[in-house]
Amino acid sequence: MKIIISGITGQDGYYLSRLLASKGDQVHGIVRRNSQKSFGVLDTDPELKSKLKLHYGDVTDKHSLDTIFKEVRPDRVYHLAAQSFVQESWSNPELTYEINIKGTLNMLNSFREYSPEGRFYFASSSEMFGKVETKSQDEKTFPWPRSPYGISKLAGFYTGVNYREAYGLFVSNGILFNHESPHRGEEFVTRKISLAAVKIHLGVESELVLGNLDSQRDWGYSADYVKAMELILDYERPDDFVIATGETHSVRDFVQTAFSHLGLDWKKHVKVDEKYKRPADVSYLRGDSSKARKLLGWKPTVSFQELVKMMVDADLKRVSGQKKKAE
Ligand code: GDR
Repeated sequence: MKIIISGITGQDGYYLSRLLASKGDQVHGIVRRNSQKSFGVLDTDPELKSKLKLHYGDVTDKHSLDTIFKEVRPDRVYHLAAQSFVQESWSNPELTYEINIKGTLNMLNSFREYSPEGRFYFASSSEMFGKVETKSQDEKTFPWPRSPYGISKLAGFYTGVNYREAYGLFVSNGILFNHESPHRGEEFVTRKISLAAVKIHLGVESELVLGNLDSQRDWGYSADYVKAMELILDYERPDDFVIATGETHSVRDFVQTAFSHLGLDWKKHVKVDEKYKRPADVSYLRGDSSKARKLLGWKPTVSFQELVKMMVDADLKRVSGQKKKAE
């Protein structure tokens, strides 16, 4: 199959392209040109990178997308590209809307023009639930986004639903709850914690400054979640699916688990600063992925404890290696 992935240089793009390339699919990625010629997470795996066909383009530039779609005529499209950092969406709401809403519209229009028989996946998000009033959230939960990012993902979600209903296209949404890995960007709270815990353990740093420690999230493992993306497009009809573990933990739990894995007492090192708190935060999320489990046969394979340890161990290896090189 010929596949196009937008956002291929991020955490999910990496795991998804690895999964699809290993099955012999022809994987094309849309990459934003930058002067450093960096390819994000793909730079950590040159062997995988050599198997992919990377095209320079930008989701906000419809012309660049048309050129790529016309050349590839994909069977499947995974639209993962986004301004994905919720905190940043407060500082740059317009840019967030431009990339996440207009970018999604552009991708859908190129798909409709050049591959109307294909299948399209949109990376929707649990952030669209926002101010939740139920113990767990599923596909029927009323959305109440609490940030420009959440609003943009809700708009992308309904643009996908609308294209499916209006034009009969195979467009599906994965409503993914938080998903992490050793390749998670360093600005997200889980990776910020695993990296800081390791640096404190190695004596490179002495403290970690965070925002809201009470915030609760349903954290899963990215490699499990990209498998769900594939299953969503394999399914007999286009539909929307919540992907989550069903377990929720606070930021404090994450900190405690990461620090104790290294034999550290987190209370001696962690400080709270208002600057990391959001004007309106999503305080609690817990996904109910019964539909995906039943219809797709999907389930997570990595527990919360295993995920935290995996991230800390990977950072320990990475930072110890860098430290040795510098000595
Ligand atoms: P989130 O992820 O906003 O849920 O979106 P993030 O890791 O940024 O925040 C999770 C929670 O931790 C609290 N928090 C902090 N967050 C950050 N980044 N830095 C801090 O210092 C800090 N201290 C406390 C936050 O307030 C928040 O409540 C992620 C992204 O990947 C989205 O793109 C995706 O759609 C959703 O997950 C599902």
